[in-house]
Amino acid sequence: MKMTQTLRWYGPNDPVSLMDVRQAGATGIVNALHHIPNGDIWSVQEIQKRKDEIETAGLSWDVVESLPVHEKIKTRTADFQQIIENYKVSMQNLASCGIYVICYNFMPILDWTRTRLDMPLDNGSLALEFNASELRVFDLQILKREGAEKDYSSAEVEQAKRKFKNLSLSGIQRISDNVLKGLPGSEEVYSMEDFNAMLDTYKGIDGDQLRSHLVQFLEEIIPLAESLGIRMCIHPDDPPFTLLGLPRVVSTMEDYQHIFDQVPPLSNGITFCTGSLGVRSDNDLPAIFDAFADRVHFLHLRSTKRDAQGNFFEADHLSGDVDMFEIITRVIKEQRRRASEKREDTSIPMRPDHGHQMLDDLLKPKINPGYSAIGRLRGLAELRGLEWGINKMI
Ligand code: DNO
Repeated sequence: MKMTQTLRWYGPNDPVSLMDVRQAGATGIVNALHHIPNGDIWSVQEIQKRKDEIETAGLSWDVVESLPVHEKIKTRTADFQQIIENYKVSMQNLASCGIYVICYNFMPILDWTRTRLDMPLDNGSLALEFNASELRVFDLQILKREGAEKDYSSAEVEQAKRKFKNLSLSGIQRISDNVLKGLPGSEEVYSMEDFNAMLDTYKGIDGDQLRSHLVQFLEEIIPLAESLGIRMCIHPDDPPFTLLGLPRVVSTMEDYQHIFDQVPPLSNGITFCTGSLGVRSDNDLPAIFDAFADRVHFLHLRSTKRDAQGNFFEADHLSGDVDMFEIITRVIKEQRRRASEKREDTSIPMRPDHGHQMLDDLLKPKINPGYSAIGRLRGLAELRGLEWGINKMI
């Protein structure tokens, strides 16, 4: 039993074509209807149209990433109840088109965050980077968030002032754009003004409050998922700690434990993202996998390399801080266990996450950072080989 190999595809405007995906050796597509505004219903017609396009190319739409959770649901404000109803209709419509795995996240305001998208590596390829001191500069000097100084030591505040003075205008622009304009797959783009207004909506929402909003959302959607045969899989916070004073509640083993204690059905599952979870040195990835193996419905396989200052960059898929051998060994065992139980979901969909920009992709006028073709093809090939070898061995 092998993992189902997929690649994320951003739809008809993606510079990576469906044929490129097939040539990389994947059989499945991870896709979302990005043109539908967050909170609106995904109609059967729109889902089916995309599904047909994918199938005509000889691939299958295996995972939705993401069916986005609107901010109003996270803050439980305004017409959030109606937006949850819409979410449920989209789930029903997806199931009626035969799509049963749905990835989403519950990160306030921002989806995944990096400060630099073209960090040069020794070999000339480019990687995504999160630089903690640049994020502090953004918070303290560019955004000038009210009360931000309280979140940092006085040495960090001083360092941010100095660093800001030395930054060029284009450096300031780069950091702001990367944080506010969203990276590929983020559903929202903010101006500085919008972002400040959004921050206000989280006044009074701390970690406990956000956690309770997540649980209330799950109490609404998981019974429906159970009845439709849908496997919901929450993506961990990326990076897995609070940013810009915003709470994050899907970062650690304890966070997951709470969510599953409150809403136990197996359709309440995980997108096991090794790169996101691996950014924290106190996250024991094999232990987290073991604790929740039966509810891992989707895998994002990539590795990050962190340092003691809180910075990290995206490493090669088989190097960095993630022990991919340990993870894939566990995935294989879990798949065999599911097979012995005659579960339908014995082959877990995986995608190689965030490749480096390399080779001809360095010359292309447009790539989606982290989602260029060749770096992910390299990642997929390495992961496939590792799985093949472990499967032979155990
Ligand atoms: C980044 C992605 C995230 C992910 C969402 C899931 O590369 O892993 O954007 O799709 O957080 O909802």
